[in-house]
Amino acid sequence: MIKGFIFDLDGVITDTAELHYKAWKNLADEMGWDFDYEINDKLRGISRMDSIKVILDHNQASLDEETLAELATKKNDIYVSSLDEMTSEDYLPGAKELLTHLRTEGFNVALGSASKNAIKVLQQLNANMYFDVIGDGNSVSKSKPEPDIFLYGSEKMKLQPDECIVFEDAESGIDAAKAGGFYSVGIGPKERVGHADLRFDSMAEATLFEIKSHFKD
Ligand code: B16
Ligand code: MG
Repeated sequence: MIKGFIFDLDGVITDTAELHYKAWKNLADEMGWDFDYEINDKLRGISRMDSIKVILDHNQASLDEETLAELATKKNDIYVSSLDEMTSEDYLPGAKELLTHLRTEGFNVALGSASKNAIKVLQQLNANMYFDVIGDGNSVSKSKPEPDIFLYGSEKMKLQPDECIVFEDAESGIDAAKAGGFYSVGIGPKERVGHADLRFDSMAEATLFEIKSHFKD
């Protein structure tokens, strides 16, 4: 029986991909690296340090860990200041409605994000009240596709993985949900999240009615 929901943040609750893109692009231009939307899409759901390594590999460049960490911090400073522009109007269509519905029906709800800036994003959206548990990039050390962040959420909710549905927009996020034994809902195209138990093109279609009718007891 489904008792809990675990939501990824970026790409499920709100669309920060464009803000991440602008911050990485700013850094890449300064470093003379090639960076475009196609590479940006590969960074969905993966950690900041893994992201800079993907960009470096794409540019066939190599740098020591210390320099990499400094550059990742530089990107993060740009990204974090861009979050000041985010408001409670910036939910992805359908996300706020689903979160509200889950609250009124008494489900347990956790956040399961790879971002170390999740708290700031939730504050900007005024979304804290929708979550019983906050799992973010500071909660666990192994990031997606490892299941740790979702297991953190289910343990804190005192639920078993097979009592929870994970919502994810990233390929690595669906892989993580499956590795942990969770049910999964993919948000996005088949090529990215087609391996989820259920998939919607966008959060606007992900109503509690649709979800309940798919995951019947
Ligand atoms: P930060 P999610 C992920 O968040 C993003 O999708 C990914 O693009 C980003 O690199 C990662 O968070 C780390 O973010 O630099 O803010 O710690 O999709 O897991 O909510
Ligand atoms: Mg995401």
